[in-house]
Amino acid sequence: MKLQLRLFLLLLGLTSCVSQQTPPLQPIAPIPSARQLAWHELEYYGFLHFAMNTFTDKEWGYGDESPALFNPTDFDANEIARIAKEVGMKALILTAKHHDGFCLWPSQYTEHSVKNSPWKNGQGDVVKELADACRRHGLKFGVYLSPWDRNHKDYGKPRPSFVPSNEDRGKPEYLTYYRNQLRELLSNHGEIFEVWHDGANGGDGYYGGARESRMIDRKTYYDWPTTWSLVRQLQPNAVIFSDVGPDIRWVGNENGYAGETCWAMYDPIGVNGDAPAPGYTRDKEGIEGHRDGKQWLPAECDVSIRPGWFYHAAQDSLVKSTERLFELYFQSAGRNGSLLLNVPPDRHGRFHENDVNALTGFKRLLDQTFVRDFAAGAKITASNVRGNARQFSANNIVGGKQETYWATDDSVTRASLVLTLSKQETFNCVMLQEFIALGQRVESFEVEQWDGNNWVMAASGTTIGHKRLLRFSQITANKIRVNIRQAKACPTIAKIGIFNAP
Ligand code: FUL
Repeated sequence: MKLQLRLFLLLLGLTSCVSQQTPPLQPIAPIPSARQLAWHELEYYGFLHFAMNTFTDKEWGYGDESPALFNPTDFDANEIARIAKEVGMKALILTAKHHDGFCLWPSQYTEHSVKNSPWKNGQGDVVKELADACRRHGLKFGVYLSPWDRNHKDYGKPRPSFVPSNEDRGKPEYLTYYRNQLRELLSNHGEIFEVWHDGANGGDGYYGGARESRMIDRKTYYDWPTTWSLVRQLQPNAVIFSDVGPDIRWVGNENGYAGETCWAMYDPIGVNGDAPAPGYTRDKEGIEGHRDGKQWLPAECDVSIRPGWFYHAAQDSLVKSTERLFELYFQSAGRNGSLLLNVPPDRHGRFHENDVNALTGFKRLLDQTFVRDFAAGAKITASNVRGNARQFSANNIVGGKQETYWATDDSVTRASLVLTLSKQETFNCVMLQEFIALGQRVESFEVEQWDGNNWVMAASGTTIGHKRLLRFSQITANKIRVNIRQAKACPTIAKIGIFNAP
């Protein structure tokens, strides 16, 4: 009897425990896919524009350039990957084929490639060498395959009607070529992290000798969904980039900055308010994205370290400064986007020393800034903790754990955190991160410092997302307060850091 009573009481206790349990946090749609989440972690990676244009001193080749012109004297994939790694990049994306159609790998589907160049007597393969070098140095590797091909005879032409029936029937013949090339690139080079589809499409070109202008209908010509499903099939973990995603969006400028407000959500629209397509969007909307967008399509901010995308000796003195690169990092990776920084190898097939110097200085600034996080070890209190549960404690915002976060009750979208440091520190930068696996929520926040008597505003911002970095004039304080002023749903904050940038 006694035992039964005890069991009964225990059960009663358990039930009341369950009913008091903190309600699980509901995601707010849309949320990132696993491949997008992995991409968010990269933040800073390199772009390599290296192709025929490097040898003709052009930005856009016409497509009639002789393969004999491609002849780097000293191409060293290993050194490129080593430097990229040393300067903090997490990955490299290579122009396997730019608009002139010249292929940096010996594609079996065209003669217009390295196999007919004097480089390594036609035995070389830039794509393979770089893919291998990236792997050796712990970098991810991605490919740029220009949809526009000014060399190919079939580009922009409808498929002839006599073609026997198969899956490509009625599709332009060039698409078969483009997909065959993708198949080569995505099958033979190990894991690819990103596939880059440019939006520049159609115009004049060589086109197998026709030398004419060929316009295409950007909305229908490429049949993108079929190409994307091929990428999914061959590289299920790769993110696909274009003006319209489906995984990563162009930020809408080639200057490397996202908006101060930057949502990962974005529903591209066509120039005339109709259906969008790569090369046919209201691209400036990519800068901020859309608060109520239905797709998770975060921004990648591409920019070149030089005025041009390709190497031109005349631009050796125009390499962006260390400080400029540092600022760009704050405006891209520090605004919920990624920084895709182009560093074009020269005619030797190596990075120019001016570029390496700027990159090295930039890395030094990053290290000097982020080496010491004053928030580590801080005492933290919150105005609200979801269900008062340890799982959602404010202490989760410091320390290395990615999967923990501070959250409030569902009804609370304005809340504050106070971080008390062990002593007065001097700093000029804060970092905030949302737990984006549950969606992007915050739309307005402030950072205040305690001056001994009052809270004084140090900085304020709108969106946070994966990472927000804010710089302000240097202050000395032992307490800061972060106020979430407005959020789409209860905030989920994964990390707050306090730093001093030189
Ligand atoms: C553009 C291209 O036309 C440029 O040549 C370059 O590749 C840049 C990254 O994208 O749309």
